[in-house]
Amino acid sequence: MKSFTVGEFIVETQSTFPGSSGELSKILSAIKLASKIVSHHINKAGLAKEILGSSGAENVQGEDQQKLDVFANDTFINALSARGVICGVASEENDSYIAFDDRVNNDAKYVVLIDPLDGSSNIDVNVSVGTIFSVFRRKSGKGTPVQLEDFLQKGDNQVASGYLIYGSSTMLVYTTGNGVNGFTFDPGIGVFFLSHPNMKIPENGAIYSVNEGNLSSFKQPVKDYITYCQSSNNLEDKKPYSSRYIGSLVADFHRNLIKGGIYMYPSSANAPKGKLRLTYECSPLAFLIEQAGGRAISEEKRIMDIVPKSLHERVPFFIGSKYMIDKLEELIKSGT
Ligand code: P6P
Repeated sequence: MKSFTVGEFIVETQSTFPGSSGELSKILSAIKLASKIVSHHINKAGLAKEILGSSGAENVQGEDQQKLDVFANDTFINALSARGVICGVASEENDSYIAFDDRVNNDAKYVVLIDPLDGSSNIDVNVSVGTIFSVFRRKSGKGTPVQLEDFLQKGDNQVASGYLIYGSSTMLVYTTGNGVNGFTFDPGIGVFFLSHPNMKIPENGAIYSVNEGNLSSFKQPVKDYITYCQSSNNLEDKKPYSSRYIGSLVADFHRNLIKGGIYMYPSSANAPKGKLRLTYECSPLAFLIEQAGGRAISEEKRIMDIVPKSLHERVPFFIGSKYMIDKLEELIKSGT
């Protein structure tokens, strides 16, 4: 297969993105540029002590903001605002959405929601981290400033979503509703190459990812599912599943996408509504996983059906291989 750069791939597949006259390419190009800058800073973080550690501030979540969280947020927002193709951005790091309120951007058709650096507390210990993004067409009138309603759309309305994983290599994985493709960054020439065409998650898997430290306060169906994963009678080889939990959503998600598996962040005593945010973490990954043949639910609901009530709304989150989610859903519905 001709080795595509992501730029060539976008041009080749532009026609499959209905109604777009190149704006999506510009959005992905902005994300590509910002990710190269962020990747460079993450990879030198171990050497450049001044960009490690806490910024001393807290984000809207009350979470300790790392210096690289602030850097990544500024980098993605600057790159996205510069192309004149989106009218606003909502970010994990900002209390409210940011309106790019000028004539050019007010005429733009799209909005972007982003978690600029998920799992950033892992950077200091050299664990992979990621960026997650989601793209919608605006609902409010063209030529006017973006509105909150533009950002509070159900996941089914997404026109694109994806993630960057900054690990042993930096990868961009995204969908525009026609399958999922992965691109690996070659820092030597500064280009992302198509390395994982048409990604599909195995329909079943033998990996479960959850913070078992919270087990005692999980709802009974989740406890029963974890017991099911640990029993030896549910796979041909009669072995229990493997427990793999990195504590970095994008890293756990990426491994499970390739190998098969389930990631769970249930409601618990510490997180009564779950920890992960619907708009810029759960929905974009749900779009990707369904395009790759998997499933994503929030207890009885399909993630992509949920209409967000607020920008930073948290939901219980279960995502991964189809048959693994089916089994969990069976236990939830039977209310065991
Ligand atoms: P816990 C990182 O803070 C994050 O949002 C995800 O990347 C990760 O999967 C999860 O939280 C880890 O949370 O409570 O298990 O440490």
